[in-house]
Amino acid sequence: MWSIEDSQMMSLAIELAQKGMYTTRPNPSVGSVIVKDGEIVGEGYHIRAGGPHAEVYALNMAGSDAKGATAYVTLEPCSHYGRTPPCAKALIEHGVSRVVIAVTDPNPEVSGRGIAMLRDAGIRVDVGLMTEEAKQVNLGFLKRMEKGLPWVTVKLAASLDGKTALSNGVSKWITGPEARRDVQRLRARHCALVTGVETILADDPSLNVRHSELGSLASQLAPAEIHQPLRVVLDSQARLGHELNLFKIDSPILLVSTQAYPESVQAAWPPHVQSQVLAAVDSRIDLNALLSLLGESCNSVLVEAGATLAGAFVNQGLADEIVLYQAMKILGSQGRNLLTLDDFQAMSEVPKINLIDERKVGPDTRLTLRVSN
Ligand code: AOF
Ligand code: ZN
Repeated sequence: MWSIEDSQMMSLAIELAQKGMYTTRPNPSVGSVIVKDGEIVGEGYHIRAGGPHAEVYALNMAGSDAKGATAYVTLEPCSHYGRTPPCAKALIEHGVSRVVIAVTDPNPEVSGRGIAMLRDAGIRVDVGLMTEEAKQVNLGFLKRMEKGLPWVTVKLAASLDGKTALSNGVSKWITGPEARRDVQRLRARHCALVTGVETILADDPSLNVRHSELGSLASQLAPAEIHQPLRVVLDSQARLGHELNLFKIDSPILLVSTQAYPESVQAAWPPHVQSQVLAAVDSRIDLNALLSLLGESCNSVLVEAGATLAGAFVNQGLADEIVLYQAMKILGSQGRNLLTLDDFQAMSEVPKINLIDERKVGPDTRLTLRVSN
């Protein structure tokens, strides 16, 4: 069904889509290539929400050459009047004769209507080329559209013997500067960061994305293009005060607790700090309720927390992905454990984890793992 040219062009469209990974949210990252008589006459990708969709860039580049051409799109062209007019309509008006789609759009505003609109206009539509590869670019968007929940990545750093700190709590630094820059890039592509009050009290982190620490990404992403993630702190007993490094950075913060903060504490917060009371389960914040709340606006969240909170996400089957930075160090059997988990009695009970990617980051190894829940 698919020719070599089809696969080559869709690969290129997926590469284009990846360029939007840091900037399109909450929209998906989409790429498009337009081909006429074996030649690429147009290409483009979605850059930011509210701006033109991928197909519009590609059609504008192709101009009249789009007539009779094939358009490759990583996501079903939209059929709705959102912030921009429907891309399916633009493809029809430009006289494209064939559209090849990798993934159908689960957004209820679209979900098959883009394909129907094109077919009704007599355009040949082929769906399902490189679907799995294209899905990888939009795991968060697809999960939120299908389940109303964000994709959850849990970031961990550990020694060879699986420890995150010495027994006295010293953890600076297990991994090298390259891994820490890699974490900055990881933060930059997530919509929200989730941490616990213990981490805030122990480390007083800023939890922001710093352009100067983006390493190889810094040249592609101007400081003004960085989307600072929403910083979410789980503070079930509402213990946090206001003298925190977190508050000094003027980007949104959400403090989540199971009881309201005293008025006097709230009055001292800068305007970028909001709070939300959520239900408790065993006197801890209900993580399902948290994810439903974040899923209203966020495609993906990064959990950067200690063993208890990170362990709770894994224990409750809420972690989709684990990014583990492993340092070539041995911290000793009294060191702090990676995750606090329930005890397992059989191998069939342990979490099922698949290695997706493994690479060297400076002296450390980064493992990207998918958890099948
Ligand atoms: C496409 N091509 O490049 C993108 C699409 O807010 P709007 O008006 O930009 O609409 C966003 C929705 O459009 C988004 O949720 C998704 O369903 C679709 N995104 N569609 O054909 C694109 N970014
Ligand atoms: Zn569109």
